[in-house]
Amino acid sequence: MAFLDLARLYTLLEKLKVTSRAHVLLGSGGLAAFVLVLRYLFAKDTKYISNLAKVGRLTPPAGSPDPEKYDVIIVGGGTSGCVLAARLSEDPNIRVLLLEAGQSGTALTFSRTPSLFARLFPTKHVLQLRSEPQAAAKGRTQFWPRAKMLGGCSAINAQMAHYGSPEDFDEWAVFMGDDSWTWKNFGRYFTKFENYQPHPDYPLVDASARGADGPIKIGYFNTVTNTSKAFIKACVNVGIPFTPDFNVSTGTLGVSRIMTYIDEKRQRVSSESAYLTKDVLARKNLTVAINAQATRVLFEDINGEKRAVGVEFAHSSNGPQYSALSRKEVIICAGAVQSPHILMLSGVGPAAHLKEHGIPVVHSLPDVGKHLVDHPVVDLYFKDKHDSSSKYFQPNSVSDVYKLLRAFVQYFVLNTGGPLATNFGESAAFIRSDDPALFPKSEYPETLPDSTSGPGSPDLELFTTPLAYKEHGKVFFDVHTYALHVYLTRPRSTGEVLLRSSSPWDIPSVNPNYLKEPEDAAKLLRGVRLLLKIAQTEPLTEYLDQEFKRGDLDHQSHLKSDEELLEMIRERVETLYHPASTCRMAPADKEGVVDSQLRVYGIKNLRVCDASIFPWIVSGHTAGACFAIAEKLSDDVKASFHTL
Ligand SMILES: Cc1cc2nc3c(=O)[nH]c(=O)nc-3n(C[C@H](O)[C@H](O)[C@H](O)COP(=O)(O)OP(=O)(O)OC[C@H]3O[C@@H](n4cnc5c(N)ncnc54)[C@H](O)[C@@H]3O)c2cc1C
Ligand SMILES: *[C@@H]1O[C@H](CO)[C@@H](O)[C@H](O)[C@H]1NC(C)=O
Ligand SMILES: CC(=O)N[C@H]1CO[C@H](CO)[C@@H](O)[C@@H]1O
Ligand SMILES: CC(=O)N[C@H]1CO[C@H](CO)[C@@H](O)[C@@H]1O
Repeated sequence: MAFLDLARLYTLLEKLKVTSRAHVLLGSGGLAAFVLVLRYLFAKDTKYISNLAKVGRLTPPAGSPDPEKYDVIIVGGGTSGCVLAARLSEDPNIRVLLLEAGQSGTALTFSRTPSLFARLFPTKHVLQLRSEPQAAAKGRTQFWPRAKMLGGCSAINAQMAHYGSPEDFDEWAVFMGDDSWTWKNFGRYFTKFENYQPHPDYPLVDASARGADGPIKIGYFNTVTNTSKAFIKACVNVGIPFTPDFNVSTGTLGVSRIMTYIDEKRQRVSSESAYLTKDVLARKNLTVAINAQATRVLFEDINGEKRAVGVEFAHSSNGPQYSALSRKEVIICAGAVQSPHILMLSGVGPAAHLKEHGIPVVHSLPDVGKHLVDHPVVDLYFKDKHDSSSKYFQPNSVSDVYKLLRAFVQYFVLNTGGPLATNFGESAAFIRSDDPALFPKSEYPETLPDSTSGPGSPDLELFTTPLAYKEHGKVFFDVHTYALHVYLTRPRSTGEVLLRSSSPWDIPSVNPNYLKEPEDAAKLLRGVRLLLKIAQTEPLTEYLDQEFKRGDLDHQSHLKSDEELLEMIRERVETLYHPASTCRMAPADKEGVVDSQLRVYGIKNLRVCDASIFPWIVSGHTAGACFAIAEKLSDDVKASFHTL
């Protein structure tokens, strides 16, 4: 992903002494604009409470006044957490405390600007997490950015709005024996959060199938590059059907532009920007605390019945410890890595593992942290014949600096979008690795196990980006590029989240076991083969520099054997940033952590609501389901309070 190195830009400006020359290059208007941008970059937000003494009481409480009491305490103001906070506090009788470890995401220009999110990866706003060495991927450890800010990963993601396929949720419903999760019933929560903004360039999208009144704006306001348009046509030319929208009655297979969580001002839509609006924050019964990291859930044990009664939290490891009490519920929304972490720190998890770290067991629940699954992605790199990419995002010359400033002016001053308004993942195709039209039996005789949720669902997604990158956007190539990517939507390989110590300030260990199951690599191989074919198909060939034969790009990769490509897959496989299923919703006798109302087994008044509850990972991008499950749980919780 793009990596705008501002520090480097300043150094360059200094070195080249263009600070004065920039005036000539841009005119005074442009320079004023640059200053405006800088001011915007350092803007501060004040709506949230960071003095924790105002939301809780010091622990230990000996002799001190009783902790503050709320009805519901939500741990984690991320993708799901902000939805719950806003929806539950709609009811004036519910007093809500939202605890968020980070700060505001909407206050960060790198989050608001669609193309600049990777710039946040090396900052304090992102948890610096690395996976365990991946045995089936050359023993590499992998960078796993997780947002630490309001909005959570919806404030740093690639903004691709696709939700998985209807059959994914039907599968959840059958598994749980609960009809409320079928697409027919649960599907309305996607419509509830959506506010589709029709776009004149996309008249074939059926707006009536999309929500119109929700807080999350979706549409086509991102910039689309020529290669992404050509990708769609090339996909059609290899036999992938065009679909005007991935929401069609026949399922989500096909190729199209992908909708984005970007509004008409070309700014990112996160759960914070959409749900924690001024009006919502003005509610007296909603308190949002920032820089408040939950360290432990507090329990009460009355005659063997355990219930969650509050949360302990702190600014930092050496800062004072506070606690707040909940009359009704604690809902953990800390994401697929930290939700199981908090449960384990609190004494809920695999008993032997907790004891190993000296944590007293409150309730033994063996599957907390288990079933960790993530979408593994493989990137292919191509040299752009027209040398038209935005590789000047990492400027290397005066002319690059000029182009970058021009892009800034275009985006921030003229409001015409341009290169900074790309979300990188502009077009996508959803396919099946057993589709005989794409993978004829004569060339692909092996029958691979079907891991999809149904015949209308994909196990591979292909997508394009207008620029090739390595190391999560930190490294660009020295030539103009574009990239093609494939990821496995339904991997069979799973792993786990484990404690490193009993300290809440130690990042847990994560191991997704990428490609542990050979069928996962075999399916990715089919995807890579197809992408290499697409790269050599009209009209994408118009962008392919056929003269370019350097081995670190993929112009010759179609000539490689299966063994060589498998080797490449193991060398290149990376996270698509979609970890899930570590507090799995499953029946109690089928390795469940939460029931179909997201209640933690064995403990009263404790729920989990985020990507960690997915029984199986959805066959698509994961943020949509996080919004939708939180919308659903809000209704369920409100209803349960009314029947008390
Ligand atoms: C780089 C990247 C690109 C992605 N691209 C896409 C995409 O294009 N489309 C898509 O649909 N999905 C995408 N995803 C995935 C998607 O964004 C995530 O699956 C989803 O946002 C996860 O939501 P969540 O509610 O489970 O957790 P999160 O959104 O991660 O929320 C967890 C929150 O809890 C807070 N927290 C954690 N621990 C504590 C604690 N102890 N106390 C208090 N607060 C705590 C965190 O700070 C965070 O705010 C991407 C993700 C990333 C990282
Ligand atoms: C994209 O294509 C159009 C014509 O189809 C052309 O005018 C334009 O210059 C191209 N853009 C880039 C960045 O190459
Ligand atoms: C196949 C599919 O995704 N169809 C859905 C499109 O969106 C509407 C509204 O959310 C749903 O009712 C359809 O089921
Ligand atoms: C319990 C509580 O504090 N309820 C308040 C929620 O907010 C509304 C107004 O926004 C008040 O009227 C309630 O008293």
